[in-house]
Amino acid sequence: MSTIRLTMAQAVARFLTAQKTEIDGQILPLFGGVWAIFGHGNVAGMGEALHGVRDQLPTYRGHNEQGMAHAAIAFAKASRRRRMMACTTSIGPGATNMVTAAAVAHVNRLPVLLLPGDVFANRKPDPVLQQVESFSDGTVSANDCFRPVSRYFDRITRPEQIIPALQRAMTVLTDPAECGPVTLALCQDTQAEAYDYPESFFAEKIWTPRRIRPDETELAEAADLIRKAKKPFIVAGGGVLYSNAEKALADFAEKHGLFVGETQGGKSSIAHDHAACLGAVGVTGTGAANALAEEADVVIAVGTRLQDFTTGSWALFKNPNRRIVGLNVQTFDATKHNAAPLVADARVGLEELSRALGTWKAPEAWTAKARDEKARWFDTAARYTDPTNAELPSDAQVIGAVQRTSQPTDVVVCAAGGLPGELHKHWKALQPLGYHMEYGYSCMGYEIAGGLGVKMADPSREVIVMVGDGSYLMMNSELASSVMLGKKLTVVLLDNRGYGCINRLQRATGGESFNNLLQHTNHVTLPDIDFAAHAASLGAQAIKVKGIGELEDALKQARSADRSTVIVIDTDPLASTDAGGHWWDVAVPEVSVRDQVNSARKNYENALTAQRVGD
Ligand SMILES: Cc1ncc(C[n+]2csc(CCOP(=O)(O)OP(=O)(O)O)c2C)c(N)n1
Ligand SMILES: [Mg+2]
Repeated sequence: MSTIRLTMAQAVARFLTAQKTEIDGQILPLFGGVWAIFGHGNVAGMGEALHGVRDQLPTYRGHNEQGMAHAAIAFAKASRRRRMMACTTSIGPGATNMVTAAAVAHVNRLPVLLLPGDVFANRKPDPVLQQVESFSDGTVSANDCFRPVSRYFDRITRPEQIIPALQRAMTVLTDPAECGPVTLALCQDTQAEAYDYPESFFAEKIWTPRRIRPDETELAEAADLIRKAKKPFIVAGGGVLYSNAEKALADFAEKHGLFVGETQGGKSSIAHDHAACLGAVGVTGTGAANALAEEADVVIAVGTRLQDFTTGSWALFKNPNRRIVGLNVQTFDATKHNAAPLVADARVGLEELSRALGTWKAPEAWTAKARDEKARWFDTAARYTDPTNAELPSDAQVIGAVQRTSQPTDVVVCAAGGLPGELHKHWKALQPLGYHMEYGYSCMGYEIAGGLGVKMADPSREVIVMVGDGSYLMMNSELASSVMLGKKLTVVLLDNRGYGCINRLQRATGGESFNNLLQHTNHVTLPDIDFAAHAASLGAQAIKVKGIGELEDALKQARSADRSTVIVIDTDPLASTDAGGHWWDVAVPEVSVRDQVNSARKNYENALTAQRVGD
């Protein structure tokens, strides 16, 4: 066996360059790059190793570890999980800064390779700078925080351990069912330690996604359920996009006379203008999709985790006899709520299900209802997004302006605040991946960093980041990275002077406006933040606009710019789209001195009666 003597860090770098993927017949590096913020614990080991491979595997310097990991995660999501990135940090705060991002990847089932530095395996200099000392467990370090938010966690204390660890890491990162973040905590002395690695470990490997075919019995049972359905309805999740199953979904819907509601993760899996598309489903759903969901007797759930925003906290699907067919690569999801599981890749599963259903079609009365509901919803929705002269437009009116000036190839990126609900209802996604919403963790601060990752995944598409003032303040530093890297973003910043959506939720649950909008906070001076000046200081083009007309002009200018642009607009914190949507379970206090809370509690208890547990 021929070997090559490398440090553990050099072995990691070399191994990553050998991993490939095939997309549309083209062989590409599986890892699009490595995000790095160096410090104690990675600069000497990983830093030296990454420098050595910089021509095959570019290193990108982030400004915040959470932000750079968000960019990596967004890159993987925008690449349909077919490409990914790694992230390396120092030990201590650099590492724990990345824990929230690990949770984002974990919830959203997205691959990212996290390589935090770790304390000395030999423990000789302990306690080192930034070492968290446990009084009771000598094996614990700050990196143990990654365990619950990693699909696979390992700590490398010997150079040869990296061989099975990286092989296992690749299995997890590329497996459609297991997919999620992998954390390999790299002890800093081990990074620098040399070992005679077998050459074969660095052989080029092309990863192609595994397409799991359905089990025959499950397929027959699922087809049987659907054939008997009078009111079938499809819920499409992110799994449709990860499986490249958009065509299979559209063909399935057309052939069998079915209609589709989309989750946040699944939006753009069927074109907005496709006859079978009813738009968003769930708490932030369209009136049309929700009308069908409420009556449906068989819900065909494709590639969805069925989170509470999709199921209306399990109160949306009201038909007493309804069953769910769970078409999912992951058994965990396929069997939720007593679903008839169809464990399979979305594309293959839909194709085989279609074959099993033969010429079966949904009853005409049901499809006619779907068409009526759809027409009614789009009339209603237009009223919310039409142009306005209002001094303080609503989020929906801003969305209308962005939509009117956009192209079908554009990607809109968002994560938290009031915008996700409004975008889910109103955004008209015409092409796959044109809607990039991180709504598994809905992590404030994902937006700009995520937008950067989306742009890196496909520089040919214009990326429009929509972000609230709260999220912008929480994390904006990767805006500077976007300028530095020449990865242009258009950021639309909606300044409603506070946490608008949480203020609305607080009011809806009987609370007083408190600690959300800046005006309702403890303060000596009410902040008047000049976001345009802030963005300009980071190197972006920045402009503050008044009203929808100026916004549309600025958006057109931003399109032709070659640098990131931030457009700031003041918006109304109280307005939101009251049409469509569904109840969401937010626990209201059982006793309170406030009459408003007591009355909200009564409504809450009433709503809970529609919630179905388990069935
Ligand atoms: C990291 C993080 N902290 C807290 C929350 C809870 N949260 C969700 S939305 C929101 C307010 C967002 O404010 P902003 O970005 O201004 O959007 P707006 O609600 O005003 O539309 C908060 C605090 C979260 N989702 N993520
Ligand atoms: Mg706000």
